[in-house]
Amino acid sequence: MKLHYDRPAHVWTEALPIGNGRLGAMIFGGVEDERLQLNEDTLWSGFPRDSNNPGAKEWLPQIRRLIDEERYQEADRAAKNMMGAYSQSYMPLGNLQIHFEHGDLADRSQYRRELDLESGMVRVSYTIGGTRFTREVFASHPDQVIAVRLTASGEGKLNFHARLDSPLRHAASAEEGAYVLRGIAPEQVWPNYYASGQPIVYGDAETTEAMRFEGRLAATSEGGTMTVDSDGIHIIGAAAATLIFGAATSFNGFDQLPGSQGIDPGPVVKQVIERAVARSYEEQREDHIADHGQLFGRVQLSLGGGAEREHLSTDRRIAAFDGQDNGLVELLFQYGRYLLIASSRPGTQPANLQGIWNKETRPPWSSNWTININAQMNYWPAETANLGELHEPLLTFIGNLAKNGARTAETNYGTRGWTAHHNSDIWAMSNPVGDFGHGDPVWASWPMGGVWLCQHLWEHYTFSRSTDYLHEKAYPVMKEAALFCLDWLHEDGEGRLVTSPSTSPEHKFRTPDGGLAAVSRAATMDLSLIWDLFTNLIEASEALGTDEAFREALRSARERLLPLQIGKYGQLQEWSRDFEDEDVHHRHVSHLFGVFPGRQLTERETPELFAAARKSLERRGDEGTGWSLGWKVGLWARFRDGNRSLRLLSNLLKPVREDEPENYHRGGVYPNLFDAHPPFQIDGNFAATAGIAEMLVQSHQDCIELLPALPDAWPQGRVTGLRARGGFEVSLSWEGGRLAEAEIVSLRGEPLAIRSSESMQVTEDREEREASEAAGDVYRFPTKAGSVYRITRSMNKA
Ligand code: FUC
Repeated sequence: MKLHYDRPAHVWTEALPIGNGRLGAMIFGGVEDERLQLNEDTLWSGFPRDSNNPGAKEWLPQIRRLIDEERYQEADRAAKNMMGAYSQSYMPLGNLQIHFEHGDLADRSQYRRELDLESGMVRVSYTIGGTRFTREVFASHPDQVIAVRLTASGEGKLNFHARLDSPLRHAASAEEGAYVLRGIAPEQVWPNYYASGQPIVYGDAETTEAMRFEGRLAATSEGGTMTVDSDGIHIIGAAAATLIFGAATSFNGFDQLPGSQGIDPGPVVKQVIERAVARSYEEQREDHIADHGQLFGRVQLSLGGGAEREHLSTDRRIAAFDGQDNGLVELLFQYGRYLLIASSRPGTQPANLQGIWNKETRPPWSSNWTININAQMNYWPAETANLGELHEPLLTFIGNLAKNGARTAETNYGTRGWTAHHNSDIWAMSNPVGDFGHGDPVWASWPMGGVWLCQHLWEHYTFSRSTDYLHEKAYPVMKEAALFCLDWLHEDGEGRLVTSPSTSPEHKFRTPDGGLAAVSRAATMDLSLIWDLFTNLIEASEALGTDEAFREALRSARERLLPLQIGKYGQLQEWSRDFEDEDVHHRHVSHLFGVFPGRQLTERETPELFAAARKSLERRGDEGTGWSLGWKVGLWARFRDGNRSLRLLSNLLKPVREDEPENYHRGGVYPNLFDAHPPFQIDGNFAATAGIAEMLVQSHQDCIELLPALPDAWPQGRVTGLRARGGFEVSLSWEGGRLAEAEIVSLRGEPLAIRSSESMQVTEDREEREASEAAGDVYRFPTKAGSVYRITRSMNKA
């Protein structure tokens, strides 16, 4: 479980990421110049302000009328009048630069750079003139710092100076034996795709309401001398040294001004650094490894084979990938888990478009939360890959969004409840973006962001079965989102409930006169998302024994939703009319939400629509941006076609170089295995992990399915610790493409249902037991919390 290289990173997408959920660093591993590009997850531009468009609602009747009259392009133009401000941007904090005074580099040898996923550490080592130099770097969650350990084998051979800098406005100086950098963030950063005369706008350093931040670097050395001055920390003639970096911002919540209502980051960082420096490096290291390991070690995956490629550096291994290197697939799977541990911990911000790793002051798509697919995708593996508590930042964020979203629902639509559109930021912005009329409705006019996010509130419950959480945190927010839907839906004149204006995210249709348009009535995704929220809420209110009348209202509204339709190509229609696609290979597959990550469409319950959805996916093809490929891995797993899922994984593992331009049709991975949209976007990493989990275990149909989509290239293997809905932990092994044995731990004592086409034998804590009910191919039996159920194929039928 290592990414490794035989040379330093030349570009950012070769550098290796570490993180403790809040602090992140990209480590380059240069011999003479080491660079750690640094991030802190609350460092964003802007401050809370009302970014809604107060005049939005007045346009609604006209837009709806134009849609009813099929004047779609005019409706698009009118929809621009409902747009508010753009989101703010996630900012880089700076760099820790270490310059080594190695002198002659000519006889340098034995260079190695690696990221060890199991310990959560980056190591760099090389030899110069007989001296072995090592570096070890980790981001500690327990200590809230980044620690860098440097050693040199020869007596007094370690000579370097270390300093901090930043692309944001800042000043740095020596203070009480540490090197301190203080800066401010811009008040406004315009999105990189939007032309602006002044893309980055700072306020006055004294009075700005934007974020303040502070980074602090301290050091200890063994042997040698240490001095700190305005140029940094200088160490001369040491055997070893430890650098400790900490940082904080004035962020004090999504609705507090970080200027006048902010936290002073100075004392916070100072305390963290002093505490860390007082502890030994070994203590910090041990605590970090234990903390990281108890999350990372929960799931093990072995697909057999691939060991013969382990010696290849990871970039060469990616280039050599031919679908046969199962070891690289294992690495990709675990990398997604590693990245979630590093970018999302309880109390931090949710992982954004780049997780927490961003080097640019005007990052792609503002490195924000794009909630028409990307932010959700980041959390697809959270539950199934057994990192449920790392879901927390997103779930808390949804609660904040619901607060701002109530104002947007009222301002834009005059409805109850709350809504959010396709972008958000640390200020929990919920309005449609577009600088008050300059955006494109194909992405802006989509009030379903909140509805989709509510699926995460539900999933966290259904995997954990914690009714306290459901009652306190999830249900109230889900209910308010449903109130928005109930008001937003209206009759189409034939007794069916529809949404309008409605878009299928980012994909236009061809109008009858051959033009392109975005808004129409009741796109399939709207109907599927609403079906999902209502269904989850009906089940939630049953689980809580509450809100009976409301539950009935949801049931009757769900009954009246415009039914999904099958189009002229046998495809699941993307819009309520059978329009032609703008791009038949478009990256978004929004209309397939009901297959994955939703659960509305299944072979069993809706066979025709399920088959039509499959047809739609066929038509979309096997190319796409990184995240699009990742989505399709999961979709093909739900269609039970493991070979096709693996084909998509192979496409996702295509090598991409840093200087390749933005691409909307072909993705891949960079040398550091970061997903390439391109550019870098982390969602594809998380989707790959989620998709692989989905190939091995599924549980969306009220039963657990073992090995639903095993590709031929994985004839034998083993996975431990995956999670299934209902509070189960699943481990299993297979041989010859068939289940050998499974072990299911019941965490909550809920009834267990397993689907299997083969006869099974079940033992509970070593005692054989009969499945109490075997209806068709589903075996059902009660369980006890904490008991282990061992499942093997029955001898008589095998
Ligand atoms: C949506 C996608 C793009 C990109 C952006 C961040 O707009 O359509 O492909 O991922 O989000």
